Amino acid sequence: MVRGSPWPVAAGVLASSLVGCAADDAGPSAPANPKDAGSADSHLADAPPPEASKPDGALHDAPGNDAVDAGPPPWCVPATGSLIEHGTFEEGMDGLAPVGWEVRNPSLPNGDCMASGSPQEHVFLSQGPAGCSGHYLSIDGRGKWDCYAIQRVSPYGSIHGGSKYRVQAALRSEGNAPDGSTCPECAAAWFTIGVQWLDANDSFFGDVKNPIPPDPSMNDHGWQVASFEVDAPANATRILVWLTAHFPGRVDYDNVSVTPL
Ligand SMILES: [Ca+2]
Repeated sequence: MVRGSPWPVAAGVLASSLVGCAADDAGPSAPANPKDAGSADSHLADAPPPEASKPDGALHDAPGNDAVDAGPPPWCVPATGSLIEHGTFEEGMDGLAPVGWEVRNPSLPNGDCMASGSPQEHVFLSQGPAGCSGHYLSIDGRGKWDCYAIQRVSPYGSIHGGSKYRVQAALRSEGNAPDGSTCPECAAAWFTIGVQWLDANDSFFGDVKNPIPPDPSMNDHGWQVASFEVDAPANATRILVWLTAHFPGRVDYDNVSVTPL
């Protein structure tokens, strides 16, 4: 699907319609249920196998996560060479989003999202993460589906079609592993990071989400570095990264990056 930005472009950041969410929020060709997208065969791994044996697209601890004998925890350390700027959330808020990021659907923070809290209760910066200096970003669904996602786009010409990229972030998740028998919709709560592509005309296409853990109980976890690999389509020239506590709980983020492989 190809479509342009429905609202003005500002500061090198492009917007798109909400994708992969509830029917009342989704774009016209977006998958209505995130279970329709992503890789079901991937997982969060506490003890990752050697890098070469990992399946392409697996959500796993990032390289360097074993180096815990000295220095800060691995989730404190930003990736080098990221194509996505402002991923460390050390510049404060700029209105309804952290500096350098934008709200994915501007109609939500002061619209439907108000049913479960103010914008400042849904997206905010906090001190940490554990063991780190600085700040991290929190997105709290507060029981409201797809409330208040944010996004950022890489610079022009930063993506090369056919190349591989690693999407990585320090993550903590809570309240996203509910009992499926009482909340069937909560099966979507695994979704925290998504990417789309832009072509040379700045039209958006594609929909890649972080891999689904093998069990919903794995949706909740303490701070860890998680990553997955994506293959740029032939006509991709930029990448969009979006962050969301999809439903119903809270996800904390830091050091969001996209790096060439
Ligand atoms: Ca930070």
